[in-house]
Amino acid sequence: GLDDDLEIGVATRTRPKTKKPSNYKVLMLNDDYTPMEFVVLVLQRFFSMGIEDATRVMLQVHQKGVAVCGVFTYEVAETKVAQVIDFARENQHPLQCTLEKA
Ligand code: TYC
Repeated sequence: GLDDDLEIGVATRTRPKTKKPSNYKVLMLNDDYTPMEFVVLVLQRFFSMGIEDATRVMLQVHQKGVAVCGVFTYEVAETKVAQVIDFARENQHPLQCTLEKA
């Protein structure tokens, strides 16, 4: 109104709306060509797994087609996916992984 310059905003939101970042699963995919030991190495190198967990996850992918490597924020998950695919390509393996909202 005519008194716009005199209006005083009243802060009513005492708890500002914030959003927790969504989590994303990184999924490793099976193929017929990538050596099992290379997949174990990838899981150790990029997902900080010990040899036992890495071997278990690799075998799950081999037997079921897919397994979860870990759950991360979107930015970390997309970085992991890119690192795995780049490393596989550098070593001439067709290994693929992807991300999916948790
Ligand atoms: N299926 C592959 C083989 O028999 C092994 C493999 C496991 C490949 C897991 C990819 O994500 C994978 N050599």
